[in-house]
Amino acid sequence: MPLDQRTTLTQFLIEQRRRFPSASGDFNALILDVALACKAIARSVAFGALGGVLGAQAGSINVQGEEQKKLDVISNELFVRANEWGGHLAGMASEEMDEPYNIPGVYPRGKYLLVFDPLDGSSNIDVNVSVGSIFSVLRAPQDVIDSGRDVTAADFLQPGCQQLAAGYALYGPSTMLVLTVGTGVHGFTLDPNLGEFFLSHPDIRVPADTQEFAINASNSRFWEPPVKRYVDECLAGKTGPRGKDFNMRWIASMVAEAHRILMRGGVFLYPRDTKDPSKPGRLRLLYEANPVGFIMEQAGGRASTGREPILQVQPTSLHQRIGLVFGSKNEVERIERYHREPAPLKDDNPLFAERTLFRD
Ligand code: AFP
Repeated sequence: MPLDQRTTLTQFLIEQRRRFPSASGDFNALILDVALACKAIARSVAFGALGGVLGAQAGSINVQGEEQKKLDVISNELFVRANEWGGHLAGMASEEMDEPYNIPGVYPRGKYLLVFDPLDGSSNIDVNVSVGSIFSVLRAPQDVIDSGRDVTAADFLQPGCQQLAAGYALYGPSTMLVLTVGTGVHGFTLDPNLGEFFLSHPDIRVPADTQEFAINASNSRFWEPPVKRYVDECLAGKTGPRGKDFNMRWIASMVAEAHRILMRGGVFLYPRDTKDPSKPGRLRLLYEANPVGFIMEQAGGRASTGREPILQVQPTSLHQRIGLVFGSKNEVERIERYHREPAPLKDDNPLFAERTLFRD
């Protein structure tokens, strides 16, 4: 597309802001700072082995008890540095930081909170598979704005329905920024020559139906009955109760799965399971489930714990984990229905008999 017909991210944000004549511009400036961090991360990721950035960060374990990769640490640093100085933020929280990050005294403090996973899917970095960054913007509590006090974890414990913006950057064959500010979902592709994000996918909609699902089937023996039922029915294909064949995908990089689902539909499940009773799910509520949930709902899809909409969950801790199901609306609603309904009697359903496909 010729340059003069393209819309930059900056133009897009300015046009959105015109609908709110009293807006200060802080919000737009914040999103542009986030986009700058994503461009810098894209650059680091792109150099791969040549940049000396692959592999683990020696001796570094994050709050999740997971080994940090060098690029996890670099990406976190890039997010913090790009966003701390602008005067838009009251504080930040990240997967890679145990405690909330307070804006240093040398910089002004603002009215927003930024929550992020700087490099999701980082176990894929060393094998050159797509990874991404996820972020969520919340309004700081009024007393934080008024007093300029340090933020605490409690200030971030807001349900996902209170997010003002959410998005992700996908570092794949091309770099994309996918964003919602509550007016649908819009995708921007990075022009690597100009270093600029251009609107390439306006008003993305998730198809309501799908024949593709994504789940880590190695956990099948830990799944709860509604999830087993759903997956068994998909696997039974044309000969089962769904009467159609399904395809399966698993990238182990949620941003990449979310993007595929936004582009062509599908359903993603990382449900609550019985693998480790201390972890009610694998994914983190505040910086993985909530932003992706907001994006899915804004694109006409759905996001849920299986039991309730993800955006209604009241968080109880900064790094809380949760079961997550998202994607094509009709499939997510079906999974929610399976959670509500009593499990079908084994005798009634051949899929749950001795020869069930996924069985303990
Ligand atoms: P990492 O960022 O630690 O690689 O975790 C990625 C992730 O949170 C999410 O992006 C994947 O969907 C999920 O974990 C993969 O988990 P499994 O390794 O259990 O499949």
